[in-house]
Amino acid sequence: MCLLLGATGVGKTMLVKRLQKLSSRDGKDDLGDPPLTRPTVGTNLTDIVAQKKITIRELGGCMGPIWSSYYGNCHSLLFMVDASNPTQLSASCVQLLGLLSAEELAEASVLILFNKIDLPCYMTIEEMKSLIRLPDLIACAKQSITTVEISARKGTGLSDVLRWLQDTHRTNG
Ligand SMILES: Nc1nc2c(ncn2[C@@H]2O[C@H](COP(=O)(O)OP(=O)(O)OP(=O)(O)O)[C@@H](O)[C@H]2O)c(=O)[nH]1
Ligand SMILES: [Mg+2]
Repeated sequence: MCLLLGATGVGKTMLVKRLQKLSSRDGKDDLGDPPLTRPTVGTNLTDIVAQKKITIRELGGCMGPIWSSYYGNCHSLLFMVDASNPTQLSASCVQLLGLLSAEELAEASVLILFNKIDLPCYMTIEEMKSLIRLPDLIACAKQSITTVEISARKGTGLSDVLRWLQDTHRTNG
């Protein structure tokens, strides 16, 4: 099981819809128009096939208070940040710290996704990373943490996400 978490509106539903399409077309990146999404109230399960079946569970941002009841059996964690919205960054950072310190997620591999890189922003991703002291966080965390910059809308970087999922779920989960 792969958990997909992040504040509301960062683009989680967009990502799973895109990944599903990408994996079903075996890596061809003609994704077509971006699908419509609406805020996820509750949770949303999607199976993608990346060599093997991987089930991604998105939890809506509004479910934040009860995210922890879904930590069990989580093999990998996708944590999404909106790279076009630096004002949301401190809240996302607090969420991330909570996830990384959770006992049940100690064994999970973590991929931090900076989404919406197609939008202009007054702050670069490097600046955002240093603002939340991401290098220190990565050095101190129990989990192995990777970061990636994507646009779920345009499709940029999605094959990297798919490859990470494949590699991470090769053995089990
Ligand atoms: N420009 C741009 N917009 C995006 C991108 N990804 C998502 N969006 C838009 O952001 C909005 C929210 O996307 P969702 O996928 O519904 O966000 P979510 O994280 O699932 O939100 P919750 O379910 O409420 O937690 C929608 O209007 C999307 O079209 C992206 O890469 N670029
Ligand atoms: Mg959603």
